Amino acid sequence: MMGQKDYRPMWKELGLNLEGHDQLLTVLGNAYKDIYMSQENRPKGMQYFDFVISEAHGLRIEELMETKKKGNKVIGTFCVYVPEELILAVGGTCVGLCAGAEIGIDEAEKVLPRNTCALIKSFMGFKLAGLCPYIQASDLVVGETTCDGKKKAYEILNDYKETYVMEIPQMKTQRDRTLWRGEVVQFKEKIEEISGKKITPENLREGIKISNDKRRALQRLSSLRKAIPSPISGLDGLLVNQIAFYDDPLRFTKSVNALCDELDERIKKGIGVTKNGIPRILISGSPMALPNWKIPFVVETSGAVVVAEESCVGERSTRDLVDETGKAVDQMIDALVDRYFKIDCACFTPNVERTDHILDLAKEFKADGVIHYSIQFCTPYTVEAYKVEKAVQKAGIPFLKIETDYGMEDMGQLKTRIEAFLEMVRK
Ligand code: BJ8
Repeated sequence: MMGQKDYRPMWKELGLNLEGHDQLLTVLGNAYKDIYMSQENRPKGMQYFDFVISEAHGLRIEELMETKKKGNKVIGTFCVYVPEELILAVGGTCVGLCAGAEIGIDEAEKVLPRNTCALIKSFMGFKLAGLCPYIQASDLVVGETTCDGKKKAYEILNDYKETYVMEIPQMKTQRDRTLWRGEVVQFKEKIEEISGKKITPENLREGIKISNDKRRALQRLSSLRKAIPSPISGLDGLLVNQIAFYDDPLRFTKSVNALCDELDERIKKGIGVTKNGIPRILISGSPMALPNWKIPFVVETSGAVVVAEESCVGERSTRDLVDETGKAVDQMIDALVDRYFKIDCACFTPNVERTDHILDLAKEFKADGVIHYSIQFCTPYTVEAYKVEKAVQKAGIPFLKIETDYGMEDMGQLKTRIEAFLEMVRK
């Protein structure tokens, strides 16, 4: 994960804990080499994404510091409910802070109960241990009232970094939509205040277009994964979706489309990353934030391929576009409100549309099995797994439920369970 240049002066200026950060980069660099670079037959277009990862704490942070110098703002977010279009409209940059590594956990457990989900402990740990240049570079951090763990953790995070919290409703009635619209308008005002720029029909239209183009490219990539044999591994598919939260959106969109052109060619020639006829798996559930590659790694090193992720790092955040026909800011705000309100996070009740989406995806992607993944101690997804299991089994699709954290202690046990599941799928 380290490029050639010495970025230590920049990291120091950002207030990172240099020693801990060095260790982090070494661990992540080794993991990336073992998990990603050992894959065979990868598309050439993945080289761009390998490069982005190698410079995730270097060149990309340098770019953020450059844009800040020009007076533009960097906004850190934890949830796909935060409308990045408003940030882009004022020339800002939106970066995902959701962390997927078991690092800084000791620090996190000083302020959070041990039985908190790994994702929350991870972002808290990254901040308290001084390991994340993205949070350090952010002018504002935006939290949201999704699950209880997150919303209470933001109160603590606010002691260390100003955290603005958006209220996300828990249901989807008209009354909830009114509340949500009010939140989006208030967020727009906050963004205008901190950037010192007004949101206009022109700049908001541009922000919507940039985000939609990014989603269109990711939808295209997702759709190409329907091919048999799959032209790209699930690990690489997931990586592209993870990088979507950090990279410059215009450059990212171009690179995803270039990768898709290559995959189009592969499909025409019948080239896949794997043999034909191996089990095709849909992973559904909690988000797999960078660098959480645990489940797809086990699945794909056990003779199967992951074809889609029903997750916020995947289908759930790319499925819907914002209507682009609005002329006035108010109409565009309504378009944003409607689009974001469709996100079927397990924090909502009832949440039947999510189960419907899982069944549709399993069909569209010709999945041979569904693996439901919830981060340990994540109540919304772990509880909702019951309904998902019933629906998936009713549809006659093999189903496996997994609950795990970011640690490696259960890797052997996971491998045994996943291999047994794949054995059953193959019959
Ligand atoms: S819209 S999924 S990104 S909230 S894993 S912290 S739910 S206890 S991440 Fe999420 Fe937004 Fe929903 Fe998507 Fe809580 Fe569960 Fe932890 Fe979670």
